[in-house]
Amino acid sequence: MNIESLLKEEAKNVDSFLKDILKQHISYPDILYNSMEYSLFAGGKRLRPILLLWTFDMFDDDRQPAYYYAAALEFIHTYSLIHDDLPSMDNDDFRRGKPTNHKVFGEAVAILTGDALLNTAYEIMTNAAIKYSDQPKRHLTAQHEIAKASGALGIIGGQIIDILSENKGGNPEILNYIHTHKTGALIKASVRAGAILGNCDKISLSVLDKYSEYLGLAFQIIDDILDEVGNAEKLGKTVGKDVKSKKLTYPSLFGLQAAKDKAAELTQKAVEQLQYFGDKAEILEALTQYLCKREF
Ligand code: GRG
Repeated sequence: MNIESLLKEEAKNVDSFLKDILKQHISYPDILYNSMEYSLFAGGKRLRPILLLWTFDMFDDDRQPAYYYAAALEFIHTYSLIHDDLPSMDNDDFRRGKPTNHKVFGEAVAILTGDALLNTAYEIMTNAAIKYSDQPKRHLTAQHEIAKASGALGIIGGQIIDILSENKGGNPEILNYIHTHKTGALIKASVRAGAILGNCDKISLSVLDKYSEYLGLAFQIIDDILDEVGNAEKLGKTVGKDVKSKKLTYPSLFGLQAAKDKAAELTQKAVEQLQYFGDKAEILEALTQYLCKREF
């Protein structure tokens, strides 16, 4: 299986759905449309939408409803990146290889673009629930998962503790809170929402919970490692910022080699969970292995 080309192909599908849905939801003011489009199509990997779609595929073969949620996840993820890059947060000049949103459109428009992306995500998901009104429970439950992960108990809580921990050292419990909330929550919600929309059974969902928790933590530890030793050009963002701003990261607390070992161990555990699904999870397994070796 060539996972790299499968990912590229799937990202193209997601992009085409994102393009249509953006046009359906906003046409004016021009600057807002341009700013939303700029950040949405700045070259993200589409990991969260792909996780949702590939999880959904294990349980159902009519993808149409799932695409709405895949798009909503990318809208939410993109909003979080725009806000995270703001001068009052991480103050970054580059993201996905391009100047950050506020560098191009100014701070006020960047904040409002994030707000618009977030709210449009809910518009997209509720619209899907109206369209597929024969499955209200699946849709409401998937929306609840995504709302929870995007809120105070998810990425926002994680972001706040992350900011407050700068320059203060910390301990493994705080680090774990940051990683599982700032990054892990939306990754877990992507997998859960895909499974729920596909009407998966309870046991499968609990196996997928464990899978996505291991995956989310491995993904963020690799992100921490890449921030220290990654290639800025490949990553499309400034490297070395975590060390400079004394961020609490896995390498800062345990060292680089321990961080690499931990990422490999978590990836292995994630893959072990997928064995429950046999061949059906082949593509998720390949994705999980691929992410552990990523240099981007
Ligand atoms: C609500 C402002 C606000 C922030 C929430 C998600 C978040 C916290 C901040 C974004 C910055 C960040 C480093 C998050 C950690 C998750 C992460 C590794 C994001 C990058 O995800 P990728 O690699 O990015 O999937 P692409 O560009 O491929 O979409």
